[in-house]
Amino acid sequence: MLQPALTSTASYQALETHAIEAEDWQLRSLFAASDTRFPDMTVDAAGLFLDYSKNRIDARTLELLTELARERGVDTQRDAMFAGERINLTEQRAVLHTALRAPRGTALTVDGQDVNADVHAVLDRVRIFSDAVRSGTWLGHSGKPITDIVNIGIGGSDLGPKMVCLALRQYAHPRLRMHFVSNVDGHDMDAALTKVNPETTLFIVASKTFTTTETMMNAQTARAWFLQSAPSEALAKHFVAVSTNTEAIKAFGIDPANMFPFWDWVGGRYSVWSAIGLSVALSVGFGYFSDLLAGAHAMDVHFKEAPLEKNMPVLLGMIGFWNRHFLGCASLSIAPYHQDLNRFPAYLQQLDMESNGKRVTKGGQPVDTLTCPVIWGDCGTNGQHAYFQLLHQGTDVTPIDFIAALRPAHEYTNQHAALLANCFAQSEAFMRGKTIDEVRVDLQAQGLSLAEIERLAPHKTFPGNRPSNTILMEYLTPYTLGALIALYEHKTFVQGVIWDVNSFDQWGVELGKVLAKSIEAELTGASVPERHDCSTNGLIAMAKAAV
Ligand code: G6Q
Repeated sequence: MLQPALTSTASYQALETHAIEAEDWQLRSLFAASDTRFPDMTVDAAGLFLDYSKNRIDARTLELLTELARERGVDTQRDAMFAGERINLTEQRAVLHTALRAPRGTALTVDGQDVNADVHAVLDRVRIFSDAVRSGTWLGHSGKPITDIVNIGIGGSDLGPKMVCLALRQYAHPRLRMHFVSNVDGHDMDAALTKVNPETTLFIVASKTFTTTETMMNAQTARAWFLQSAPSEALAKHFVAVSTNTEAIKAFGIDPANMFPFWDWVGGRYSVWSAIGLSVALSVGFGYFSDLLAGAHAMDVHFKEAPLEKNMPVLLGMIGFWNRHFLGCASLSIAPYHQDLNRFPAYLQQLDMESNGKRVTKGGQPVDTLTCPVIWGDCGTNGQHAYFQLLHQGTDVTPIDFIAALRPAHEYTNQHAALLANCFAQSEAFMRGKTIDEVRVDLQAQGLSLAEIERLAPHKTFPGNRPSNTILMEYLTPYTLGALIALYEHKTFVQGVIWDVNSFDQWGVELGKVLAKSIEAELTGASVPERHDCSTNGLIAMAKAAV
């Protein structure tokens, strides 16, 4: 259904008027005006707790944002996604990552195909295979158990499994070391191969299309390296594939019996729940992999059933939209105060920016507002000693999502208290800031002269009034991690619906996949490049001269 331009809708215009009133709001004053802001602006779901009170919003803002979400059809489009309608319009595909984590027996038929039965048939194979490798009954060609697993994939076939394996390292099998090779840069593969023994290594070639240059080159390199010390019959014990492309797998020389399939209705960046998560199941075991799916499913149920006003992904999406449009925030910083989530910002970067980094609507018209902000970040407290300076005192206002677990999975409780103290202190500091008068009082107390106080005070003043969300969980477990990822998936969906962009295609990535091919031919072939600009020609000539 064609949507009217966002700025022409009644609910957007009401928000615009409201935003003018809200322009001078100070978070300090909003907190001073209400003792119930915390209970009023927090919500629980699927083992996660979201505090969104430190945003420059009030009850009316949320009411208007909810009207906008309703007018744009967040609820109806959500239902269409869950039902398997082809909401990815440019590729004519259903979008069913939610079906990958639906319990066995959930009814869902697409084009006459029982999706739930297909999903669970593959999950059963993932369980059997991962159990065999973990228990040591799956042996390498010389009779030794597997000790190293190398996942070869890129983008959606790398970021999710890698992030989850790192996040769940506490649950990992003690014998299995996980390696992830994604870059076409041979240094990436080289670094992995120097650490592993071909007799005890399992390679997973993870590629939805099985045509992605980086993955194909890396897979060929790994295969050639392996065959230097093993006969070709040994490949079946050491190479498995995860893909939708059976023919290409056969052509590569992988036995289809060693192929774990998935489907075109799973987008790359939404695929960690599918057989693309094979490395996760191998590392943490199928039981914990199932818990990851269960946590995501719990968030799906919440997203489907909770009223928009109390719906965690909807709130996160709407507030992000408010910050982007009415506060002009060009980026969102993700700050996990949990070292095991150190790849989570990079994962979200792809999820959000590849999904909503779009400039035309589903109907092909230019969007009439700003879309996805830049997503970036790093773990706390590390970020505090690096770029937080800009977040506190720079000229841009950058909202921050703080993410933390209340309880650690280690025994150093004093360190955990310090970690949480930093997390909460930062969100308080971003909210309150420090006025010049407060700075003067501090400096006076330190006994500084009036002249010295006036010289230093502007430098030590913090504007504050900078928005943040805080997401807490009891522990970081497979279940809460699953819920956390699904939370951001659905947040991304909500924003895509409000902007009316197709969050499920990625033509920018597709372009990248073909662009390099012609220059690669020029670099490796004899022809002199002439059809580029003089800069590109010059660079190509330098690379050729260096060969
Ligand atoms: C994700 C994107 C992209 C994709 C990679 C790998 O949504 O489509 O990141 O996952 O380009 O693609 P293959 O899995 O097909 O190799």
